[in-house]
Amino acid sequence: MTTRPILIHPDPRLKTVARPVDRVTPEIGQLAEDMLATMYAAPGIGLAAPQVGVLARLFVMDCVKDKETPARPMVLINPEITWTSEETATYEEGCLSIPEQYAEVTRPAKVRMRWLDLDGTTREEEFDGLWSTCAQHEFDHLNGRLFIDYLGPIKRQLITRRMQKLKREKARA
Ligand code: K1U
Ligand code: ZN
Repeated sequence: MTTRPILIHPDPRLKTVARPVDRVTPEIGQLAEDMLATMYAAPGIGLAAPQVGVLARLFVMDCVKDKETPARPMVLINPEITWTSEETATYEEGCLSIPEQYAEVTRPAKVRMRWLDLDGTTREEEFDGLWSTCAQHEFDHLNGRLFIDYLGPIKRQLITRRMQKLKREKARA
């Protein structure tokens, strides 16, 4: 299990629509394992393949926060949204590709998704609360959409400039 570097916005790979996974191969299993290791190490509650530079439609998440509840690492391959609630929820989101920047985003409060797991079995589940927010945030990554795309142009540009500065500083270090 290896951690992989996480791409920082702006990067064209984070704006690209990812391609479906043809077959759940051992390489996909290895990628999913590395993504979970990278997500837990960050730390984060989700991670999509484009964030580690792989333009394939899969993401991982584990939104269990309290220490008493066992971890629930999930791998969603070729996810589809099959239903969203009319009720909405607003959550202050962050993104591992946009470090230390947070903003409120309003999304459907509940979402139903269908996906393939690592055995190639089709799964379907309804998510709510943080799981729903995270699943929609990760699904957006597969379509080249970031949470800052929900903000107005001034806030979005401000955050993008901060990230450009961060990347310049990192390149110099
Ligand atoms: O996709 C990502 O960049 C991961 C992102 C997911 C996410 C966070 C908040 C709302 C929606 C989606 C993160 O994990 S940011 C880090 C984070 O939220 C966190 C880190 C440690 C403990 C708890 C949360
Ligand atoms: Zn993100």
